[in-house]
Amino acid sequence: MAIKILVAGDLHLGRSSGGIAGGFGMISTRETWKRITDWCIGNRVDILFLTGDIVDRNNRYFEAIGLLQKGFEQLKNTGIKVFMVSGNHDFDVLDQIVRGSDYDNVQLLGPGGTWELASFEKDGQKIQIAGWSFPQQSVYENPLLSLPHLDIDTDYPVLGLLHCDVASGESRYGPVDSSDFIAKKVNVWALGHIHKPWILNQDDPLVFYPGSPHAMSAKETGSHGCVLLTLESNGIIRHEKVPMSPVRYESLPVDITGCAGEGDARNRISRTAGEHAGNLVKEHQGLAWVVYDVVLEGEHRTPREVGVWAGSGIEDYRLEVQSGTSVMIRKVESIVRPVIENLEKLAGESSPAGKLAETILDIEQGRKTPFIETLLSEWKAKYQALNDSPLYHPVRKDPGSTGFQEQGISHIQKECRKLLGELLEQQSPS
Ligand SMILES: [Mn+2]
Repeated sequence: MAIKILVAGDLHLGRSSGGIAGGFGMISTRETWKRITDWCIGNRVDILFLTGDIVDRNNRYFEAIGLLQKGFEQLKNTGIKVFMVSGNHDFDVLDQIVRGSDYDNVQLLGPGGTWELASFEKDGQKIQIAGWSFPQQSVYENPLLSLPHLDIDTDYPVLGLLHCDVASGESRYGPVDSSDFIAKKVNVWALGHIHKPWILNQDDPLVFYPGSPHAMSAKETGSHGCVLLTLESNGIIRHEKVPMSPVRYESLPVDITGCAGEGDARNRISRTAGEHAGNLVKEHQGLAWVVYDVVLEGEHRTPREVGVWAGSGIEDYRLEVQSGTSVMIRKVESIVRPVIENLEKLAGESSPAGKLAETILDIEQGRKTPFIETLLSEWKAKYQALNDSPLYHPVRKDPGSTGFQEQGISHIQKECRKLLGELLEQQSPS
């Protein structure tokens, strides 16, 4: 046997996905709340964890709260427990909903900003759940500083629930450093506040943001859903993503090299978006909307003309990839470069364009010149400085010295082409 826990955070009940005209019910976070409770019931989970900002502060109208209550009722009727903590958006409203209610299956942990420990047992398998809730809208202190006061029994696994801000250094949303979770007697940290799904530490302890289960803005690209935790009776803890959002935003590069005109380019955008969305539907069931920000790239004789196409009539674009899944294009941007035809001839000139053309040819033909070496060492210094910034610690990777060199050269080559394209376009008659 095992204990199954579904983890959801940052639902922001009351809000809807932006940028989708005529999206109707599917773009509302209400839909995702229904999906979450249905999933718990259909998949016989034991516990639902909610990591705060479940209700949106600016949309706390009766409807949103009523829906939350209806879900709690359904979970109660099927014997599913809910443990939750409040965030900066719902610091007061979750407490109001639960206090004096009939939902004895729902527990708000640590109201008032004091750590609280609960326990859960199933077929002799016992776990503890530690939680801390936002007492008011802003919290400038690190909530983990008061965790050691909690009386944890180290004989049983402990799962921590916390709404906090790991990414920002100083923050008014419970600032925590990613290293603070280590060595705290807690085996799993389920966090809330950051909308992008993010695993900070894979094991001992597992530390993660499930992210918002519903994609609410075009900035929230990629798959959005919940995380299923499975706690085996032998101590093994597994985690997997469960896609839940009816909406998915993506940035889609479309290479229009070789397209003759606007119609041709539109066909290519349609085909690329249709194929891409067709693949997404396979991995993410229940997807109602796929919304693309298209980036046109590649080379064209007149990038200015491509810029004009990009701005025209795209709002009408709708495509149905399969029954129930629609594709729309939210905006089209162009970073198309002009075709550079006379590189060899240009390289002979002493102008800035000539220098760029010479450098591109040197790189293409594998020559290392003092100029390229200088550019490369500047790139390395800047890359290193960026990598040493504390903000990037959790994602820092060492590409190895060969990979590093290649990455730098390819970056320089791309930038030279872009600059040269811009220079030539400025010189050409419009
Ligand atoms: Mn928050």
